Amino acid sequence: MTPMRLTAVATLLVLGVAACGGTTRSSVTAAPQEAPASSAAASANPDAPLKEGIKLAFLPKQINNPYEVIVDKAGIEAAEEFKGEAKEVGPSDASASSQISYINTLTQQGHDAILIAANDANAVCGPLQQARAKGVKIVSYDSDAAPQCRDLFINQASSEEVGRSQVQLLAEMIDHKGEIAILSATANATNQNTWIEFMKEELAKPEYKDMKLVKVAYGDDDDQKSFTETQGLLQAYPDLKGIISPTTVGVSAAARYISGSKYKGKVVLTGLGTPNQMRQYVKDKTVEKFALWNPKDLGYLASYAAAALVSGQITGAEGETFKAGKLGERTIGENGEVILGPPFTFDASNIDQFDF
Ligand code: RAM
Repeated sequence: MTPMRLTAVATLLVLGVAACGGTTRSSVTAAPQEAPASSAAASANPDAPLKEGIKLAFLPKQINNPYEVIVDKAGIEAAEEFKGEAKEVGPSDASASSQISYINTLTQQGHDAILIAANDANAVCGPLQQARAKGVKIVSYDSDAAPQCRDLFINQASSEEVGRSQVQLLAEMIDHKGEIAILSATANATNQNTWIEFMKEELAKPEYKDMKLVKVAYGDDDDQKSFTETQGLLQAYPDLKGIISPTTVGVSAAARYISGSKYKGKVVLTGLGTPNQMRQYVKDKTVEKFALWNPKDLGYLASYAAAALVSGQITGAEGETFKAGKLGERTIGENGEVILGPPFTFDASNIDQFDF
């Protein structure tokens, strides 16, 4: 490993483990439902050992999203460290109701915990409550379910920091001027919607008075739809100066479209992407900078959090702490949220030092 690579990896690791405050937005709401009596009555025993043989199931937004695959694979590997069993199952599309039948099946199969990147905060709520009533612990990760339907939310980064920093990143590259658009995932996605709210708040500040958000388009975390939506945005808004795509599927599809079009070098694209998917577009100068966190650490942290819940070390209440293996001790924040760390910016100077 070269010194450069070591430095970058060390930086990401430090960033990955740094504790940091965050906010969950009220976009994650649902009709109030009673929490199962079992979780209300439980009390935490921080000294309880992690149980062996815990059965975990990861339910991603969609099974064919490379980002979700990285997260879940790392979570499954983490379970081996504490002698648990973990698997990944999930739908092939990220639509609101696509996860419901999987939740029901996993509940019947007697898993100790279901870890879910929710496609819709509310659509999954009823089935998750039924699972909890049977003693299954629910950990949302990446994209939250309505808070009353899960025990914990493992957030990859502070939602506020992600949203605001995406606008800051684009603003720097377009000199704070011009029309901009957002290419999001699905219209229901809790994580993207929360980030977009914070993007809008950031854009309301005086320093962005010459930037105008003209459209939020949805590529549904479908590669082809995201590609076509990018094309549509650029045709509909000929003066567009920049696009933010806060989804790994969206930003890579948008980069692919722009790299082969007349808009290359004219329209600035940034967003949240994986270095492996974005490398060629940074090299060919379609994209200068984009951000993400370490998806492997997200899966790892979620797995340990689920094990801590199942073992009774934590109940999901604010202020409780648990040990997340190599990521060290973590504290549960407001609304049952645990934050992995701040986002990291990738560019031509560091992208080759990452492989995910
Ligand atoms: C996509 C998904 C995921 C999001 C990343 C950034 O892979 O929408 O939920 O966190 O992008």
